[in-house]
Amino acid sequence: MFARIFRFSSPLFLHSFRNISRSSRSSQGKHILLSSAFHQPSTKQAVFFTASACLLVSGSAIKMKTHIKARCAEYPGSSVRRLPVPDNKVSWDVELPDYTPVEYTSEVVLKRPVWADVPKEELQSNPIKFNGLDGIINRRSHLGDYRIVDSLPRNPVGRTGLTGRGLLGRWGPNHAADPIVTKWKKDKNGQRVMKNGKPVLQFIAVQRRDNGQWAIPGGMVNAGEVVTITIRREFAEESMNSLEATPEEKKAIEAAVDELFAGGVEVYRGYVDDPRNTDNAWMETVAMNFHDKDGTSVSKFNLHAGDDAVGVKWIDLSSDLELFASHVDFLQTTAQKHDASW
Ligand code: RP5
Repeated sequence: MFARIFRFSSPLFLHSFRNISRSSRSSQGKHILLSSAFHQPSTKQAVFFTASACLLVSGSAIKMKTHIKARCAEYPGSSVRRLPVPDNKVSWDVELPDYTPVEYTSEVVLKRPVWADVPKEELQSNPIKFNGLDGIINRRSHLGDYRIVDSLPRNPVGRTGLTGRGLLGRWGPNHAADPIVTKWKKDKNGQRVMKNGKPVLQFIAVQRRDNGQWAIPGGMVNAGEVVTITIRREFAEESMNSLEATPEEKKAIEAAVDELFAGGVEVYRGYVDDPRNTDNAWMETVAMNFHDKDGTSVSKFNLHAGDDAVGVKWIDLSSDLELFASHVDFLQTTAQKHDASW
């Protein structure tokens, strides 16, 4: 989702990114390319899910010893209710002989778009190579090998009260990337704003169209892509729709983004406590921090929400944050790395 936060309009700028995109789409076509391995229906296909227990837990960091949002009562975009799983029954190591989770895979996934795997019934005839590279699709988990039980991958964190894939296209891990773009918060005199003796860090957040929650502007990783390319691809994809930047602005923004993104630092790699997770399909991500240390890079440009976001703004990093999925965790790590206020 990172690309959707800046709006460009320069024909030159658009042209250069169109060329990038054209080279990528030569064999598959844009929509196939963008959807092929990863694009979930949540934003691109406008599956709107309403605010519910799935949305926000407390602002404090959620440790990935367990998952909370992945056990939300009502599955996003549906009226399907998960079987409640108490905290002490999440682990697969705990016996739960009468565990009868609800099975749900959304209609959009069952229609077998290019980004989705075959349905359960076809897994025998079209076997998937789990825990490895399956053609160009990365089926490996950042957490190591996951178990296959009755031909289906098992969520490595534990029970969710729901089997099937829900809104997720892939059986097993569904890989995403999250760009955390930060800057120091400054007062009107250009001095860093302090809180509890530490400087305050801000990050670019987007408000998701699908559920209205604020989030890191992440996106799904394409088959065969490395994470940094995913982030740039998202950027290019969104900027193609822009109609506002002048050629001068375009050049400046392009250079700033190139420079900033070259210096990314990984802050998290692993499972995401995403409300779309199921017992058989789950989100994983690599979150990278791009820090605009003196505010002279992307920070100087105006932000405009694009197609997949209905809002965009700089938000202070703080333990009070309430964000989509487990994004607060990644930001806490980011704050620690910068010795910033939290
Ligand atoms: C989260 O879902 C990831 O951390 C990432 O931010 C996001 C990717 O899904 P979409 O934004 O494409 O729906 O689990």
